[in-house]
Amino acid sequence: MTGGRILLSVQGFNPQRWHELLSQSRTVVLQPDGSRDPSIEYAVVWKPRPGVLAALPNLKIIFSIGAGVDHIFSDPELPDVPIVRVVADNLTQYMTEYVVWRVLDHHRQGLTYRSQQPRHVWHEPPQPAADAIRVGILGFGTLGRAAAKALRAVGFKISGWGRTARPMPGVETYHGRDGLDPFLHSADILVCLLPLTPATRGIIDYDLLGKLNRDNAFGGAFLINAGRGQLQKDADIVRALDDGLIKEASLDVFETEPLPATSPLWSHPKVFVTPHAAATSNPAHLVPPMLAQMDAFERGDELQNVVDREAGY
Ligand code: NDP
Ligand code: OXD
Repeated sequence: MTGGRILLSVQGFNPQRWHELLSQSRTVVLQPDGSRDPSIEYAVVWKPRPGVLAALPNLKIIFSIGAGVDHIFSDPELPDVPIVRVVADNLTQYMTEYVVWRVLDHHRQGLTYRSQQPRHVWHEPPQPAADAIRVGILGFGTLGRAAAKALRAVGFKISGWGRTARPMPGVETYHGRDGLDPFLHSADILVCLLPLTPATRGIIDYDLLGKLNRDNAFGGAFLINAGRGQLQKDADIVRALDDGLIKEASLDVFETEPLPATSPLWSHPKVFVTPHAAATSNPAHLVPPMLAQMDAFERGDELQNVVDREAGY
């Protein structure tokens, strides 16, 4: 096999399928065997052990196994080489499904009906139509914009908030700290698809949740977070639910993962928990574009989906 070798460095799941698929084209070294190997030019990583990348003398590109790259930036010895993140239709499709599922379940009061059924309660609560409800998407990038498109097709009003101005037809867009409060005040259902950076850490707190619109047909707001757990303060979400600032929450991500058995979120009647499963990274779809980028890079082509180091995502 020709071309630079790959270090595959993964924590938290079994990388066997990634190994098999990457190995069809290049020699793959599994962490920790690659330490200081000068033939390794690429690293494919999920939560790489700190220092493992800095030890590679000829590392040229780091490929993130996910769309998020906070798991790479948390390495204090991160070498200064380009980081390529996942931008892929397959992953976007998964996230769009998750967001539409959770928005519709809150909107059509799934938690209420699931609590009524065991008690044999035959009661239809008032049900607004989708066009009476505004979904605010915090983080209006690849995943946020795809979710917006699908939710608009269902009929919801949509707002999006990002770091920079990025308009989208039919959507109210806001950006920067000045745009945050007006964005929150009009949102009935808040969907978070932000990356975790120093600027966004802890952004979903009691104060932010208190700014959502409660003057709607539900008499309350809803939170859906599929971005990163450290964007939120778990204890503030519980307090906001118990104080009536928000009615219900769907959480795919948590401050500590796996969610500790002692967390009150597990048994809270107004919380729907999934185990960081909103949009899985499927190697059958993600390995071919990674290998194609390695080939293209060796031909001298420009890399795609490179992370902005200064912005941190
Ligand atoms: P993008 O980089 O395409 O979009 C990020 C969005 O967040 C952009 O709109 C960006 O603004 C905005 N943003 C970043 N920093 C700030 C800030 N300080 N203030 C305001 N807005 C900000 O990322 P993706 O859409 O591809 O992915 C988003 C995140 O989703 C990932 O980083 C990851 O954490 C999470 N994720 C979770 C998964 C799961 O299974 N739970 C699966 C996949 C991803 P701008 O448009 O101006 O750049
Ligand atoms: C991702 C993730 O960032 O799965 O892609 O969390």
